[in-house]
Parts: sequence; structure tokens; C-alpha cells
Amino acid sequence: MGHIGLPTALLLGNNGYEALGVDINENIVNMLNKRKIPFNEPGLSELLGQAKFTAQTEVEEADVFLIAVPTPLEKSMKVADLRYVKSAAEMIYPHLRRGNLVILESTVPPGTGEEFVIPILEKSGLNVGEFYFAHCPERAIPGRTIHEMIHNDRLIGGYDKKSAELAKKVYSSFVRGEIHLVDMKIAEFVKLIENTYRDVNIALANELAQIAEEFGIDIWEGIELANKHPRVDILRPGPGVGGHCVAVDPLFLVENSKKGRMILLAREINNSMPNHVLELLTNIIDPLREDPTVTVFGVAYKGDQSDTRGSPALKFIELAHNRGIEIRCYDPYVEDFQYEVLGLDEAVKDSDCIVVIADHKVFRDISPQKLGEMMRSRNLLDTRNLLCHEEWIKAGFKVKVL
Ligand code: SAJ
Repeated sequence: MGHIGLPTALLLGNNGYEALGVDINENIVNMLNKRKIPFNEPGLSELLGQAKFTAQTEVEEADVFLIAVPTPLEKSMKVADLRYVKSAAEMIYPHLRRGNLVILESTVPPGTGEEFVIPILEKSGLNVGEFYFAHCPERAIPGRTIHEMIHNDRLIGGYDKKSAELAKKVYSSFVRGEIHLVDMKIAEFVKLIENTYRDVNIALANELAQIAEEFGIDIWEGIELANKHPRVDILRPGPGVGGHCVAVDPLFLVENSKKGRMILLAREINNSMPNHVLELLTNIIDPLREDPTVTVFGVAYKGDQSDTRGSPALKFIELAHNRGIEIRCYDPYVEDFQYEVLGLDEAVKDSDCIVVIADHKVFRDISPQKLGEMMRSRNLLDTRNLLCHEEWIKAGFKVKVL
């Protein structure tokens, strides 16, 4: 019942299916049964209100089983950690009956459906063909999940034709985009190359930003002008790539490959952006002063989100701590984070610099004048080109933009 499973269950529960949401976390199950949504995502509460939906911690018999568990990165080996997929498939197989359909939505390395998941399901005593199996990777962007789940095109990788057709029937209940029936392995592959495309292109933007700095050129203006060319669409530089998809999936693509140099280099460039931000910061404040204090604006992994998984803010904070810099965090969307999240006044009091890490639009409404009065020195480092810099300069701030 996470960011993908819950909206999918609710969309099915609003479109002719009876949906049972299973999660091993009892708190989430209890919240859902009290009609409360455990995380921020626009439109979910409304969908929950009307859905034929209940939640529980156990799997039971069903016509269709849909797996939407995390597939994080196994950090030491840099490969997909499939333990949650394994445990979900193990929870399902005792309830699997002839003619059932199992759908895997979680992002996995090519070949996982056939070589890893199906064999677990076959412990039911049924062979694939007696039950049906499809990989239908999710592709919705957090913040617009429901809209994208309905309107994006959908890939359905069927184990066989019947599996694909059955899965199509399920998704047709709410998907308005085109549904493409394909081979299972290509569905697994395509999901990974979509996020790899994004990661490599963000790395390009980040590298261009650093080159532009060497030339004293404003990268934002440069990108805006370059993107006027009809075949150029450069993404936005920033403090690094966070989240649980774009920074992870490229590694699933190359884990069993001898190639992938560019993909790994892009990962390295994006991973090193927090180091670059720290370097910019140390040119602004004097890290050797007795108690340098810096305020981070936005610890979520991207703007207008409360999700902090893999946030570049985390690495930046750790690097800053290593240099003896005290960090105070401010994020109006985030409550739970590895470091304490403070109210605005407390976060900026006696601070030497504000560093914008997540591009929350609400930061634009903050008055720099009032903040400046509370700070020890008026410095702003905007890694997202988010704020109206003229206003901050007028309020006496020295402004540096990535
Ligand atoms: N970012 C930049 N510059 C940009 C765009 C993003 O620095 O120009 C950063 C963001 O701030 C964030 C990270 O990259 O830290 C990832 O954000 P994102 O908006 O690119 O992607 P996610 O991780 O929120 O969602 C992606 C989406 N994939 C693509 O757009 C190809 C989504 O459609 C997928 O469903 C999702 O991954 C997933 O679950 O795989």
C-alpha cells in the first residue's frame, strides 16, 4: 500500500473491482480502514472516499494479484534488492488458483519475472499457463500519480498472449492512455531505460552547469535559449538526483551487463552534486569561522513533495557536518527526516547562509527582508534557481545561483 499500490488499488476500487489492499505494516492498514491516507498525494483522499476497498495484513484468495512493493538498491553490490518481491510472491502462492492472474508492477532488472517471480509462484503446484502472469511497470510521477496512472500509456508485458489480454482487461477499467501489449522482458527493459534517459540527461545538465560556472555564464539562461531549438530539451541542473527510481533504476539496467559506461558516469556526476554544492557554499561562508551555521530550505527529494527518500539534502548535510558546519533544516512538507526539521524562524536565526535544495514553490512566498533581520549574515545559495533573486538582493542578500 505504498505510492503505487495504494492509488492503483483505489483506481480499481472505483472502477468496478473490489480491491483488497495488503500491507505488512499494521499502522498503514489501520489508517486506511479509518479512511486516512498515509502519505501526501493529491486526489487520493477523494478516491478513497468512494472506493470499494478494504485493507488487511494478510493475502487471501482473489482473481487478480498485483505486486507493487519497493525494489531498492542493494548498496554494497549496487544491484536490485528483490527481497520484497520475493516475500510478496511467497505470500501469494498459497492462495493462487487455476486461472488467476498475477501482475508485477515493481521495477525489476530484465528477466526477473520469468527467472525469479514465476518460479516462486509455481510453488503453488500450478505451472505458469495454468495461472497467468504479466509485468506492467508503473510510470506515474509522484505529485501527479493519479492523473498519470489514468492518462499515461501503459506497457503490458505478458508471459503469454492470454496473460497480456487479461492484464489489459484489468487496466482498461481506468487507463485512458494507450495500452501496449509486449513481451515481458522488453517491458522490464523499457521501464529502466525511461529512468536512465532522465538520469543521463540530468547529469548532462549538471555537467553543463559546472562548465558554465567556469565560464561565468548563467546556465539557466543558456539552457532556456538552447531549448528554443526544436530538437533540444535540456533538463534542469540541481543539487543531485534523489528519490527511489531515477537514481536507482539505471543500475538495475547495467547490473548484468558488461557495458553501461555512460550510464555509470551519469550516476557519478549526479551523485557528486551535493559535493559541488558544498564547494559553492564554502566559497560563500568561511567554514573556518568558529561556528558556521547554514539553513537548508527543502529536505524532500524534489519540489512540492514530502518524500525524503534518497534526498540530495541528506548527503549535503552529512558532507557539511564533516566540515564542522552546523545545519538547520526547514521544510514545510516534511515531518520525518534523519535530522530535526525546524520552524522557519528557528531554522534561520543566526544563520550564515540559506541553501535551497528542494524546489518547493511555497519558498517563493517567503519575504527575504524579515529573514535577513534574523540571520547572522545575509547569504543565499539557490541550487534550483527557484527564488526571485532581485528581491533577495534588494533585501541585502549576497546571492549565488548554481
Ligand atoms: N531532477 C533534476 N532535474 C530535472 C528533473 C529532475 O535535478 O530536470 C531531480 C529531482 O529534483 C529529483 C530527481 O531528479 O531529485 C528525480 O525526480 P523526477 O521528477 O525526475 O522523477 P521521480 O523519481 O519523481 O519519478 C520518476 C519518473 N520517471 C520519469 O520521468 C522518466 C516517473 O514517471 C516514474 O514513474 C518514477 O520515476 C518511477 O517510479 O520509476
